[in-house]
Order: sequence, then C-alpha cells, then structure tokens
Amino acid sequence: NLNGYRNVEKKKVVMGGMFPVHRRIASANSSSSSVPLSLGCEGFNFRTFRWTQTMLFAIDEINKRSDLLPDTDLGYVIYDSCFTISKAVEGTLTYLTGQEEAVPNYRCGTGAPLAALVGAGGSDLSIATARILGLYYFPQVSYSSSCSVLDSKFQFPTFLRTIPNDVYQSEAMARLVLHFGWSWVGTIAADDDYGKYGIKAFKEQVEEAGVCISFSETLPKVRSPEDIQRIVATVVESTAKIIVVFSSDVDLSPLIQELIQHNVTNRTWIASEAWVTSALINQPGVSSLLGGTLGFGLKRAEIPGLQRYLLNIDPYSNPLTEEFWETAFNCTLNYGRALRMAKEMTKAAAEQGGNTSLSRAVRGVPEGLCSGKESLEKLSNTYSDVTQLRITYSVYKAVYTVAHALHNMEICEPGQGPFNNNSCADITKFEPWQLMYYLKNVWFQVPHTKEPLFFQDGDVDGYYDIINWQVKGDGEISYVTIGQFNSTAAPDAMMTINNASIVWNNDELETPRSVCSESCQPGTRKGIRQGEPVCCFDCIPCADGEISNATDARECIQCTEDNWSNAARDTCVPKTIEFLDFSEPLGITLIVISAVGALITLAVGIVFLVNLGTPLVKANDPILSFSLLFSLVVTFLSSIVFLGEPQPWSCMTSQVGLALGFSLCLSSIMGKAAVLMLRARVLKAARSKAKATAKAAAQAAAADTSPDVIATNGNINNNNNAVTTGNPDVDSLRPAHQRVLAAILTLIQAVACTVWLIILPPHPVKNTAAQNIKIILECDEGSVIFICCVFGYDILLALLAFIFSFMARKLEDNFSEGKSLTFGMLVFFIVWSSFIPAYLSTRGKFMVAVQIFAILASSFGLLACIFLPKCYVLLVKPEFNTEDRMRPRSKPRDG
Ligand code: TCR
Repeated sequence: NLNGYRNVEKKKVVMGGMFPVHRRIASANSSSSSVPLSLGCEGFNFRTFRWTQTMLFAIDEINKRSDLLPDTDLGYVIYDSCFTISKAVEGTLTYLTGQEEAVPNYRCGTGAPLAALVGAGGSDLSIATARILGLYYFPQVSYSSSCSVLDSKFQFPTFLRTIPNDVYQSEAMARLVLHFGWSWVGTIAADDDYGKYGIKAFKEQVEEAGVCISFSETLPKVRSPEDIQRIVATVVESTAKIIVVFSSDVDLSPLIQELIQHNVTNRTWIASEAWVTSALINQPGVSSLLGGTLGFGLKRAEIPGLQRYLLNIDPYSNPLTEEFWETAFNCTLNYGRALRMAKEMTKAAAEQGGNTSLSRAVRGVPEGLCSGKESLEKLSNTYSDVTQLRITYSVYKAVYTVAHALHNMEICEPGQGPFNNNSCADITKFEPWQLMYYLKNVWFQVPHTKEPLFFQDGDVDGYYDIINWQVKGDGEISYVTIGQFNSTAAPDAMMTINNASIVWNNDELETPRSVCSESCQPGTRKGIRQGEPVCCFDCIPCADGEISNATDARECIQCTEDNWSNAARDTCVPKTIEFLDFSEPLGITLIVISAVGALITLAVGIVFLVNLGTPLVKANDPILSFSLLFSLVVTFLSSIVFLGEPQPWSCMTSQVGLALGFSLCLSSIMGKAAVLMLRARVLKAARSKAKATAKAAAQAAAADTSPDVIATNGNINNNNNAVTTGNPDVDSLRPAHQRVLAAILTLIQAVACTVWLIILPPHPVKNTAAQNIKIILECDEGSVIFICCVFGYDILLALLAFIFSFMARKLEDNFSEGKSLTFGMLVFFIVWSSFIPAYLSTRGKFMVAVQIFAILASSFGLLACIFLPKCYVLLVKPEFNTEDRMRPRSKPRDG
C-alpha cells in the first residue's frame, strides 16, 4: 500500500484507491498448523499498474492546482485487490479501519479524514466492497465496474461510477449483431458478474430479435485446462462464425492461447470493453484468430503529461513500483536478494553437475541485478503505452470527481450549506454521507477534454467507440475506430458504423455470414428440426399445387382451384384449359370421318330412293331402312357436337342426340329383325308342316298327289313379304306394326330424354380434380341415373335387336338380311364393349376422342354390315335385284 502526503501545512484528506495490480492471489500452501497469513499476490499487471499511476498523477495534478482544492492536500492509500474478492474486502476493511489488520467498526487515531474509495476494479469486487462501504454510507467511485446490478441504489447506496453501465454495451452488441444480420452466434462469458449479467442482457435482446445462440460457454475463474479444452472444442465444432465474448482480458487470455494452438481461424469475435484494447490478448500471433474483431471501447482520451509522469516513475518509491521495475526489466533491484538468488541458482546448477554462472556470482556481481536507471522508454510496455487511454481516463475522471466533491465541500460558505440549518461540512472532519451529498451533485468539466461530468443515479451516459482489429502487413494489429454507439441519441441514430472501413478476418474481406441455415428461397418452406434452435431448419420444397412466394416462408400456400404451381413453386399459374378442339389434328380427323360417314349414309339413302321400287329396297320395310339411315346420320353428326369447348347446348345435344339416334337406329333394326325372326319362325313351322304333309303326301303319294300341299307351299314362296302372307301368324305383324313399334320405342326414349333435359340437364363443367395441372372442360351428365336409364334403354334395344336378328340369321333370302343384321349388331357390341376399358383408361380430352371413335366405329359398322351388301347389289349387280332372288333358295333337302 502506498501512502503519501505532499504538503504538511495544508488540510489533508486521504483518498482510497483499489486496483487489481496483480492478476491473482498466490496459491496457498494449505497448512493449518501455523497462523494463517494473508496470501500474497502474483501476476503483475502493467495495464492496471498504469491505472494506479494515473490516480497518483491525477492527485498530483490536483494538488498542484490552485483553483481546485486550494487549501487542501489530497493524500492517498492504494490497495491491491489482486483481482480477487477476498483481497478487495480485506483492503476495504483495512482502509475503513485505517489499520494494517482488518478490524471492522474501529478506526484508530484521528488522522486525516478518508474521502472516498476509487475502485475496486472488476464488478464482483466492487459489489463486495460496495456492500461493506454502504454500511457506513461511505462513498465509492468506480472506474471500471460496469455491471448492471450496481445501478441498484437500494443495494449500493453510495456507489458511483465513471464507466457506463453494461446495459448500454449489451444493447450496443445486440445492435451490432443485428446490424450485420448475424442470426447464429456463440457466446462466451467470464464467470463473474460482469460476464454473466452482460451476456444475459445481450442474449435477451438478440433472442427477442430472432437470433439464435449456438453455444454459451463460461470461462473458468480459476485455472482449469479441462474447461478451456471443452470451450475450444465447442468453438471449433460450432458453425457459428460470430463469437461474442463478455469477459475481462485476464480470464480470456488462457482460452485465446489455446485457440491459437488449435489454429482456429475464420471466426469474428465481438469484444466487450474489458478486452477490446488489451495487450494481454493482442499478443504476437493472434492476428489469424482475432483479426477483424469488433469491440466496444470507452471514449479514448489524451491526458497530457501522463506519459512523462509514467516514465518518470521512481522504482524505489514503494513495493509496487519496485515489483513493477523488476518485472518490467526482469531483474532485481535489491543487491542482497540478487546475491541470494544467484547463490541458490549456482547451488542448484552445481547439484545438477553444471557450473554455468558460477564465475559471475563468485565475483560478487549477481546476475539480473538492475540499477533503477534502466530506460522505460526503450522498453515499449503496456504500462507506458498511452495510445489507448480508456479505463485510464475513467480512473482520471474518478479522481477528479472526488476532488471536485471535496472542493465543493471546501468552498461551502457557512450559513449557506446544504445540511441541517444550512450548515456546511468541515473538510477536516466530515462524515461520509456529507461527501456523498457533494458527489451526487457534482458537475464539472474534465480537464483537457472539456467533457462535462455528472451522475444520473450514479451512472454516466453510455458512449462507446466501435473498434475494429485490423491486421497490418507485419501481422501487427491496430485498433481502428469504425463507429460509435451513443445511448443518448434517438433509438435509430444510436449506432453509427462505417461499414466500408471494417477489415474482416476472412479471405474474401467480406462481411462474414453467420446463419445456422441459409434462408429458404421462394418455392420452399421452413421445416423445423426437432430439438434444434429455430434458426436451424430445412428448406422443404412446396408440394404440387402449393407455392411460397417469400423467402423464409413458414407455410406453403395452396393455389386456388383454377391455378396450379409452376415448376419453381413460387407462383400460381392458371391451369391449362383442355378440351378437344375442332382445329387440332385429332379434331379435324374426327370431323372429317363423321362427315364422311354422314355423307355415305346420305348417299346410301339416295341410292335406296332411286331404287325405291326395286325388290331389294322393298324387301324389308323401306321406311325402317330410311329411319335407320336417318338415325345413322344423326349419330354421325352428334359425334361432331362432342368436339369443341363444351357449351350448355352442345352438352345437351350431343348426349341426347346420341341417345335418340341410337334408340331410333336400334329400334329400326329391331323392327326389321322382328319381322325376319317371325318370318323365320313361320317358315320353320311351314317347313315342318310341309315336311309332315310331305310325309303324309309321300305316304299318300302311293295313291295320288294332294294339290293342297302345293298350294300351301306356293303360298309361302310367292310372298315377297311375310306380312303380306295369308298365313295367320305372319299376318299378325304388318308393316304398320313394326313401324309403330319402332316409333313407340324411340318415343319412349324421347320422353326419357326430355324429362332428363328438363330436370337435370347435362351441362359443361370445369373438371379441376382429375388432373392437377389442367382444367378439363367436359360435360357433366347432370344425373347419373338418367344417363344410365337412357343408355341402358339403348343397350336393351340393342340386345333385343341382336336376339331377334340372331334368331333370323338363317333365313335364307338372297339378300341375307338376317345375317347382315346379326353381323352389324355383333360389330356394335364389340365396339361398345371394347369402348369401356378404353374410355376408363384415358384422361382429359382423349376421353372425348375415344367416345367419338366408338360412335363412329359402331355407326360405320352398322352402315357397312347392313347396307354395303345391298348397295353392292343395287349398284354393281342390278341383275340380282329380282323378286326371284329374294326367295329363299329352296333347299334340296326337301326334295
Ligand atoms: N468492467 C469490468 C471489468 C473491466 C476491466 C476492464 C478489467 C472493465 N474493463 C479493462 C480489466 C481491463 C469493464 C467489470 O467487471 O465490471
């Protein structure tokens, strides 16, 4: 501890200072058999020693000034907290009691009053000391304890600080991460209040904005290689390219050393204020790991005269300066100690069998002895580096704060003071709470910067420089300020960053990206991965008929009924409309075929008309032949109506036309077949009768021939039409009967069709279900029952016609009417039964084509089978067209 007074004449006030000059306490030798001593410290820290010297410099400056505390001299007591809570508490108690030993509630002697404690470094130390100091309402001004919990005036009533609260830094970090669009970050925090609270606030803010935390690690407070190894493994394995570290340099440096060993590169580190300009971290060789680091630093300042003060340090002034000197120059100042050390070394060397430095030691000049005159300037050391005065400046401000509070107390005019009865406090013996009053209300301009300093609830405004670690050619890192964060600005103006001046750590020199999963392009949607953060997802392509038109869509959108997704699945496109058009080749072909069919039928009709009187035409009811031809024309033409875009009228006409055409056609055939069948039966009966008669005649022939039989035979044979026969059986079916029958059968169909058309007419529909990418325009039957009835009726007629004609097939007239009808019906059945599987296995417009084909084929079949032979006779072999030819050839069977 350092004690010093300058001017003995003046009033004296002692200011306390607490700095973590050493990094840790020396490991204890755990023997409980002797009086426990306060542990020593190790790991001399040049940076914090500079802070200590800055406090002395500031006190020196103040004491030299005549405008600030003119009648008072500031003294100081400085404690080393060794970066450890126990040491900080010990120091506080010692300070409060004014003793070397820690005895609370006891102040010895009536020395100079204690002003305030400047310190104690890390937040966890300040929390500990502030709790003790708070008990006595003893003011504490901290230069580096930034943890957010310290802003609780309830818990820490006398705590003030010249460093911004970490809530600002956490917010700044969160904004930085969001600014660059990083959504996948790892965090590492020191195992103290600074790290824990800082990273917690950061996480809360980024997670709210949708950023995911890849890993969160805690740096061990005490040396733990296993923990460090584990963190290294996590960092190496993680895909997060951005790592936020909230830690002091002392805690972080073992991890950095280990990471360098593992050659970890291509990460961007986000540094908290405590290590952003730390020489402990920024050591040779870190450029590949830490180049491109972004971090937050307090406002940098120049303190004129400080460097000279630092360099002019007297190594012998106190134990700390001595240790500093010895550590800096790696030597020893004390002759006796040097000699002892040298002897020990020689002894050790001798024991090992060597005699290395024996000669020098023997000559009495111990090795490593230094004179105290060594040049600090030549030794460029963190201690004397005044380029990054950030916390140093905070120390400077803290000292000035206390000085100004004391000054205000000193200049208090009696009778106008702030205390009871307008009294003033006496600077030679004031109470801590009285100084606390002045501290809270302090307002002054910090020397050299003209920056006003005041407290709001014990805190100062949050202002940070954003610092980028830029690797220079020689591998050295320079700190370049690339932006600012100012908590007092409007929310969107708080952070200003000059993106262009940032140098990143990667080869491409581009802003690094850190996402767990690349965002999903339109056409895909995010699929969550079970048990992983929301930022990690798979992009799942949208299903058919679904689209997503934004990046990172959560769901695909179903296209409307008339639309379908395109190949990229990012827009709905109208489905292609499909129907069998007139103009396409297939349509044209079908039209031509059906037109040809209709024309042929017409031609046949004309041929029949021309030959109306001939036996062949007269043979089997010419009216039915014409109705048959007419019905075939109807079916041929109705097939055309199936083509083209379905319209209400076309749906009705095509179906009804077909049904009616077929029923007329089939009932005509049936009429014809019925006649033939009856004739066949009559003939058969006549034959068997004739046979019987012949038999009888044969028996009787022996005697004489019966003319009766011949008459009967002749009667049959001479009839050109069964209906005209005199036979009572055949007689029952006159031409009128068959025509009426055909007409009635067709009429029934017509009635059924009319009812159908009135109740549930066929109508065009858009079929969107059958095929995904097409809308098929087709006719809906209106009612399945009706269409089944109508066409079932046609099938019934067809069956009857077939049965009748089949029964008449053997009737042997010359024109083989029975055979051709049977054959025609067979063709008809074959066509329609093969139609069913063909129809069911086609889709879309080809269904219509199949339907038309079946209609055409069946019509052609009928036309060809029934009328072709007749036309042949009429046109080519008119000589056969005789009455005679019509007669069934008399079978020689009868004799
Ligand atoms: N606040 C830290 C300690 C700390 C520090 C530093 C330590 C800060 N800046 C620079 C060493 C060097 C900021 C705390 O614990 O509150």
